Amino acid sequence: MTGTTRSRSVVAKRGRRRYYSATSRIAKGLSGRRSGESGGFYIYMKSVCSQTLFFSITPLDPIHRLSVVACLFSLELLYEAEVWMIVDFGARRMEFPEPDFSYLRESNDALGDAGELRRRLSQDGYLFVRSLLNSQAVQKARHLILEYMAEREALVPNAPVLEGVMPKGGKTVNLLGNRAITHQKSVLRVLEAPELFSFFEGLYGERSSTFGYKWLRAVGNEQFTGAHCDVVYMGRGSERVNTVWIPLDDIPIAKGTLAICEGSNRIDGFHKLRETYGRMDVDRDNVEGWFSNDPVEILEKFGGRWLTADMRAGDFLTFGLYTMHASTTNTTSAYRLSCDVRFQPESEPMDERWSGDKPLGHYAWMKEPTVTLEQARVRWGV
Ligand SMILES: O=C(O)CCC(=O)C(=O)O
Ligand SMILES: [Fe+2]
Repeated sequence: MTGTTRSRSVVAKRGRRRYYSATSRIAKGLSGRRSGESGGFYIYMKSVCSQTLFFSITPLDPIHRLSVVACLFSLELLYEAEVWMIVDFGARRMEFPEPDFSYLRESNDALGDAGELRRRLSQDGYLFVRSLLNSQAVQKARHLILEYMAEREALVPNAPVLEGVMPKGGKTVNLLGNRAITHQKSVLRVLEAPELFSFFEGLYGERSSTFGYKWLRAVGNEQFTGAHCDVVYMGRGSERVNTVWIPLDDIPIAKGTLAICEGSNRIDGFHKLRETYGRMDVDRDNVEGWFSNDPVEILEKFGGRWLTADMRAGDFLTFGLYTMHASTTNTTSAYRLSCDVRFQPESEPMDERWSGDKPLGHYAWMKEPTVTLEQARVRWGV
C-alpha cells in the first residue's frame, strides 16, 4: 500500500532506523522544524495536559477513569495514523515527514517584502506561496483541460470527467507548447495570471515576461519526474528565469507533487554538479535530461533535503534554473494535472526555443541518438 497513511506499529514492523513519537512528528509538521528544535515546547505541553487530565479524572470511579484513559489512548493512535505516511518518490519508497524529506516553507508572510522574498529564493532555492492564484480560475482551467482530454479518449468513459480517471495502460495527450488548449482564454487566465505578473514585477523590481511555450501536464498512475535542473532545458537566455509550478487541483503528495531539493541552487556539495551537468544543453549535447530517479542518491552525494507539500488549487511554487527538483509518484488512478510556466525579467534575453507565438521547442533533443545520463555522468565525474 503506498501513498496512504500507516500506523506506528506497521512502520515499526518494517524495521525503520529512526523513530519519532507522534508528538514530535506533529511538532515537526506544525513548526516546519526538526523535532529536536521544538521538542521542548511539546514536552511542556504534554506535561500540562497530563496534569490537567490527572486532576479531572481523579474524582471519577476506577471504571470511568479507565475508559477515559483508553479513549485518549486510541485517539492518540488514530492521530498518529494520520500524520505518518509512506510516499513513493521516484525509485524510492520513503517516510514522510522525516528530517530529509519534509514540508516546503510557506512564504505568505513575506508577500510584499521583495528583499525577504529574494533572500529566501536564493537561500532555499524556491518560494512557496499558498493561494496566490484565484482558485476558481484554476478549477475552471482544470475542467477545460479534462474535457479536452475526454474528447481525445484519454479518460475512462464511465467515470465523471472531473475525476480525471486514467484508463488502464494510460493514454498520452500532448498538452505542451502553444496549442488550442494551452492558449484557451480561461487556461491562459491561470498560466499568464495577472497575479503572476505582479508577483514577479515585485520580485525583480522590473516588469517580467513569460515564455510563449507552456508545459501543461497530465501525469498518470505510477509516473513521476526524475531529479533535474531546468537549466539543461532552457539555459540560453536570462540566468534569472524562474519556473512556476502550479497544481491545477488539490493534489495530495500521493498524487505526485513537486519536490524541491532545498539549497541545491547554492550549497557547495552541488558545486561540481552545477559545473558539469549544469552546463549541459540538451539540444546542443543530446543528453537525457533527468539527472537521477533516485532522490536519496542526490542527498547522499550532494546534500540538501527534499521538501514538498499537499498542494491546493491556487498554490504557487517557484524556483530558479539551478534548483534541483523532482516529483513524487502518482499512486492514484486519476491524472495529476499541473502546469509549469516560466517568468524572467523583461529586459533580459529570452531562450529562443521558448519565446514568441510559435516557439520552436526542442529542435534536436531526442531526435538524434541520445547520450544516456549514466554515460554523461562518467564523463563529468559526478
Ligand atoms: O510536474 C512535473 O512533474 C515536473 C515539473 C518540472 O519539472 C518543472 O516544473 O520544471
Ligand atoms: Fe523541471
